[in-house]
Amino acid sequence: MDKKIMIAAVAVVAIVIVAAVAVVFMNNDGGNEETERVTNNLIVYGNANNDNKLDSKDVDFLKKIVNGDMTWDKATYPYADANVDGKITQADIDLVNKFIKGESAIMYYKDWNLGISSVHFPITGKISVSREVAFDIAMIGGWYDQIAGCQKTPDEIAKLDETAYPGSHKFISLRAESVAYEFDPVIASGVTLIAGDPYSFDDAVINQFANYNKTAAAGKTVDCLLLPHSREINGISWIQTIFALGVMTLNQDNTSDYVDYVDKIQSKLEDAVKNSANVKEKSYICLYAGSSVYKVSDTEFAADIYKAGAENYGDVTNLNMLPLTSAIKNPIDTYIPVTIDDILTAQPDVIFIEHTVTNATHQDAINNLKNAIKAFENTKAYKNNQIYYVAYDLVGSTAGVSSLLYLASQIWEGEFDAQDGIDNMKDYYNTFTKVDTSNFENTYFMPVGMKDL
Ligand SMILES: [Ca+2]
Ligand SMILES: [Ca+2]
Repeated sequence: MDKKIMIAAVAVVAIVIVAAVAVVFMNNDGGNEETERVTNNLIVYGNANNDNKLDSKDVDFLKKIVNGDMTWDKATYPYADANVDGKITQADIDLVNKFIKGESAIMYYKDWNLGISSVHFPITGKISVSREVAFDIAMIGGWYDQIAGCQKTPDEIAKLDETAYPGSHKFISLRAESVAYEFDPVIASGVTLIAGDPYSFDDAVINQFANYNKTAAAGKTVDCLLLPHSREINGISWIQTIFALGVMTLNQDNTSDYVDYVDKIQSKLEDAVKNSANVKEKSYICLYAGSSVYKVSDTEFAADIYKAGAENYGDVTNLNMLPLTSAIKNPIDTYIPVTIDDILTAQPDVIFIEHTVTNATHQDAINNLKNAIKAFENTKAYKNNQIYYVAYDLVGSTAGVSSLLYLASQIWEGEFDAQDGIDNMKDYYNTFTKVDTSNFENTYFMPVGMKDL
């Protein structure tokens, strides 16, 4: 079920492209126009101007509202109401100033149910996370040293690679998938924040912690962070998690490179969509071949489907940032079996065949695509040279955002610069991972398209 979570030692993050809104307003000193890009990436209350950072600009923004120089556009700037009391007052300014100074306070954020949850700010104590992808994210963000537990069995913890994840053999087992939550060890371990995906803690577990926090015996508090690490839920993905945890753990400076990187990719995609009539929406299907090279069986494939408002896997979360829509809809599941007839009926413009084969070369990937496309000879995608063979490690994980400009250059030929796309992938791995990119184009990370055959 959680096939998508077995991400290898690749690190880091993706995105939800939210239509960026450029808002122009006048500075207090008059004359200078300032453009703020509303991103919806940092969904903590206190991020008044809804950009990617929590800083003095938010205080300035709030002062304008409190002073009556500007009216509060609640829909565009929901996070301006730092204390979530429904109005903008001096109290919001005071609270944001506390956040900036790193002083203890309750910090609210939009959670994966699109409700409002809170944590005890700043998060400087021990943290328990889900699994590898969360370790990778923590390394990028700078809170890896706070990780004290994870949702794995003791056996699984013993098998973790200490080279990639130093100290991991000492992590406390807090719950393995499909195993009852071990509540007492969590409390005993001194963990103050549990973060992960819904499989790690469902509503029953969250209530368990909430009830514990209400007891006098608690003496301390355990917060549950309802932000995902390896998927998108209700439009919130690990990108929002990284941005939020960066602020919550006082590591905003550490996440700033990543924030800037994501921002750059998002801006380029948004600009291209806005400025070129040729970047038209296309339909796609993402076939999941897993570790079986390129197909699930001779007669049936499995597809990941993007469903708005649902829990989506990393691959379609990332691909959905491009002007792509799922050719096959399914109201129930995001992972469904499909036959070649289903594909011929849907006739997607683009077909992605996604694999988790890691001991492969670029030439292997080319050979695999050659074999794979035989099944699709009657499809529109085949006739238009729009079938791609891609690694889950690249497009399905936190690395996914890095692949988008290159994939766009292949799908909307002439509208994006392929070399710029490759440079951005390398830039990602060089900056945020330990992956050696000196031979990048000859590795399995490099996507293969029919034009490469
Ligand atoms: Ca801000
Ligand atoms: Ca308020």
